[in-house]
Amino acid sequence: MKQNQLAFADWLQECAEHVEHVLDELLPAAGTAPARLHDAMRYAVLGGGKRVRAALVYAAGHACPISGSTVAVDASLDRAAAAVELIHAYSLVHDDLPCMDDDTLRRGRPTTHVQFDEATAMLAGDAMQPLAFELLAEMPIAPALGLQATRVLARAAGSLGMAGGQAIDLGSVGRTLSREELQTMHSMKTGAMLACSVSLGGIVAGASSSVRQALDAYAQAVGLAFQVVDDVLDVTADSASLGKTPGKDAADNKPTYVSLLGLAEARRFAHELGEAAHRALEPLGEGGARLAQLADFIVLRDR
Ligand code: GRG
Repeated sequence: MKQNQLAFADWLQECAEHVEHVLDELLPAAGTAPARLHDAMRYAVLGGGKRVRAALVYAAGHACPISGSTVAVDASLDRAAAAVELIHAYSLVHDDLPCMDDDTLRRGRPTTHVQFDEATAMLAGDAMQPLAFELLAEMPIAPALGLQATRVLARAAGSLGMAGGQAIDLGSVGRTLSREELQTMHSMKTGAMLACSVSLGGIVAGASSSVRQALDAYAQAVGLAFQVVDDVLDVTADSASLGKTPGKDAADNKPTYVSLLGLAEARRFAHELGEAAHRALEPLGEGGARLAQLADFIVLRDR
């Protein structure tokens, strides 16, 4: 995937199609034994999703001046983009299980445990995680950068990141959280994987520490903005545009930015975060153009 002159919507679409193709190639082929498990993995990962995390990997990678082989960087960005989408897809499969959010609709289709069965869905999620790390281990970059990337993904997905945020979320049903507690939960549950996607792009491209700092500040802002908008969409969108069940947060009595701040203030906060993301990109100049457009997409999205 190259930074080029495409309009943003076309570029995002191209990213989505490209990573879909990469995932299709890198997942075990349909019918590979054990076939039911691999079919469930392919069902959960392929054919849907906005692919925002993959787009963040590509945009961050291409925001950095690249020294050395662009072929190796491109192949590595593909694996990093596929890895974050695998971890994300696993989290959705597990989150939809009856023991967690108990949802039947995801990406406009039956959730994986509904389409297959609970045990297969659990195993499919379990198997997507090591596959993500296998892909990072295969990146044709300097071993030190590969190790850094592995650590960053492990930290973002683990108990101090996404899984920990999910644990806080499950433990806070029916409780009133302070704004600070809500932000901590979301920065772990959702923000960590979005931030990790940006970091992986920078690591793979060998970004300087000043560029990494700018990328980190950008990632913090868009990670939180994504969740604030998710909370807004949960009350304003319908299931056809959202591809999942709206109104779940209120029905489950979950604390959200809308329940904490009200709809108008939550929207205003999302815009503020979008502006913070733009400011963070200033040191990157024109190189940060796609990241800036992605920040706008995250704030203005309707699905
Ligand atoms: C099960 C360890 C574990 C974690 C689950 C990500 C997550 C943690 C739960 C998903 C619940 C949820 C809807 C969170 C809100 C933010 C979010 C991650 C939305 C889904 O991401 P999108 O909109 O999905 O990028 P697509 O389908 O476009 O990829």
